[in-house]
Amino acid sequence: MRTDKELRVGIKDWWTKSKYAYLNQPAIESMDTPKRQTTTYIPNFYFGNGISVWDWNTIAFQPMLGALRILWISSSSGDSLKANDISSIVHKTVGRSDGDDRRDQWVEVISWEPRASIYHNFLSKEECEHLISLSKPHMQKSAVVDSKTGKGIDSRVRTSSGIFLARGRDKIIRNIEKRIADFTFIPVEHGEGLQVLRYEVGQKYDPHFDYFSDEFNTKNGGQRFATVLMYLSDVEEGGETVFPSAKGNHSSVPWWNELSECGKGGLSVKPKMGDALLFWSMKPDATLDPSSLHGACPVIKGDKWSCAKWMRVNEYKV
Ligand SMILES: O=C(O)CCC(=O)C(=O)O
Repeated sequence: MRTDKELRVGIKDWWTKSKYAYLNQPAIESMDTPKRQTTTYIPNFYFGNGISVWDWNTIAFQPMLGALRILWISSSSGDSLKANDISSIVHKTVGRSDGDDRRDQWVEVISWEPRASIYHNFLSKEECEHLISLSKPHMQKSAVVDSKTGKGIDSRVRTSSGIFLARGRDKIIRNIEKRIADFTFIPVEHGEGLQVLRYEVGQKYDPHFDYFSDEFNTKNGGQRFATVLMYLSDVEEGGETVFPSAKGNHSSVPWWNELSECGKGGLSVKPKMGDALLFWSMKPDATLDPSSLHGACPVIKGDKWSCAKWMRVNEYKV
């Protein structure tokens, strides 16, 4: 087990080297390489197998630097896009050959502060329906963590209902958990059980952090450092996941005009059945990332079902 200091030194060293490697990366031929070349590289994520060797360097940077597909973007200006410029959002369809019934999938980087991306059509309709039907009979009023005692308490800041589904509970859940591990490069054993959430009209979760500020909740598995939030339903109006402290021009997202007033209070993601939002609560230097503040806007019309997977820095024992 490495000490905290060793981890930080290792990560910083790795970051310096990999930034250099990244900037000097030769062009990788894409399927439709445009004729005009520019100096702009946009990383896309790699859809690969899970990892067997676990290391902090891997946690923090594999999703960025394991970027096995570099999109070679055509641009007339040739200007480099800034890291936190959300106008750099790109879509790229990536084919899968594992025979499942999900539609086109692609990963869209939506923010660098916090680091966040959407994996479109991550879950199939059948998987969403399975999670809802398993959970529906057992939903309970959601709680929040009391930072003094570490215990779950009822609160007006979180008015949804929810239920935890044990890790590895059935084959469908095991498949989803394996897919999350592949997407995030975080082993299945570092994940808490899935938490299925339901928000009816007017229900919400005010902005909060997923990381803990008490010592009780970090005893098993350490700090939460990444979250995958999956949307199990569309929502007619409202219900966005909003990042009020995200850096960048929030109104440049293509879906800006479809957002509720609450959704316009930050960088927002509109729930769409099957999509998965990944964001990181810790920065590459292993410190907590306050820009990961996020909340669920009140549902205005419809019913919102979502499902959260929180991941810890160490193995989370169940
Ligand atoms: O459902 C959402 O959009 C957000 C949920 C959330 O922030 C949480 O459960 O921590």
